[in-house]
Amino acid sequence: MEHPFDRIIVALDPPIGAPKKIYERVAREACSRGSHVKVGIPYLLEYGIQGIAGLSKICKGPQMVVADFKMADIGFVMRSVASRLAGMVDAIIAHAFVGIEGGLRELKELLDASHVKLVLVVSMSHKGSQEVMDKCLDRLIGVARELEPWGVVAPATRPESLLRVRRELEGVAILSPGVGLQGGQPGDAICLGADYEIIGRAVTRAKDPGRALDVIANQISEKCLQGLKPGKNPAI
Ligand code: BMP
Repeated sequence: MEHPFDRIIVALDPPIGAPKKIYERVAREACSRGSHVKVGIPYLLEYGIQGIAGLSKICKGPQMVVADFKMADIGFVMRSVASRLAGMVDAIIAHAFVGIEGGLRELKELLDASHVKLVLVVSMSHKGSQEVMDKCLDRLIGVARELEPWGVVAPATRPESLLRVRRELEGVAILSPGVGLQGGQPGDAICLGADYEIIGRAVTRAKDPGRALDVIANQISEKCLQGLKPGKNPAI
């Protein structure tokens, strides 16, 4: 049976004033089990760049630290942000809608040279994604197809979008948020072909985050990983 922990990315989004050691403990619980962590602007503002550097010491080797600033800027500025993070994170998330010329291509070149993975957001987990982003899903998928990032973000909360992304972007890792407090159930996205489920508060705000992770991993495993070979996307 496939090991489910390495299909989970724990989103570390601390509320204001949350002690760093609590979130570092969650990172330790996650990465010691083989899961990955994701940090964004809340983590950066609360604990600084040194806080992110600290995570890279906790989550080493195959366990990824994903920097999720959802960058959406000109190439020069995205490169400037990314060059500060390279060396302490394994993957960086940017918005596909920025486009390639003068934007994502410059970022991709820097990340390739730094051996950092690029992840593009093509669809989001909240309802508002349908107002604009999902109306352009074709074109956002087109950006991903042309740029060939390591991964894309597509929602666990809307199976039709996730399935479409899976069908149209073979060989690209899908990171799927929306599991837990946003309504998705553990395994929902992986069963449809996502490679990772991004899970935040259902783990970080649990009384015992390690135990919460164990329960979630079991649920994923029972729902859709049994009998599959390691490293393969589950069949849609
Ligand atoms: P939670 O499981 O607590 O709802 O957290 C979800 C995490 O996934 C957050 O870090 C959020 O930034 C991220 N995310 C999301 O919820 N929807 C998206 O479409 C893209 C995301 O990165």
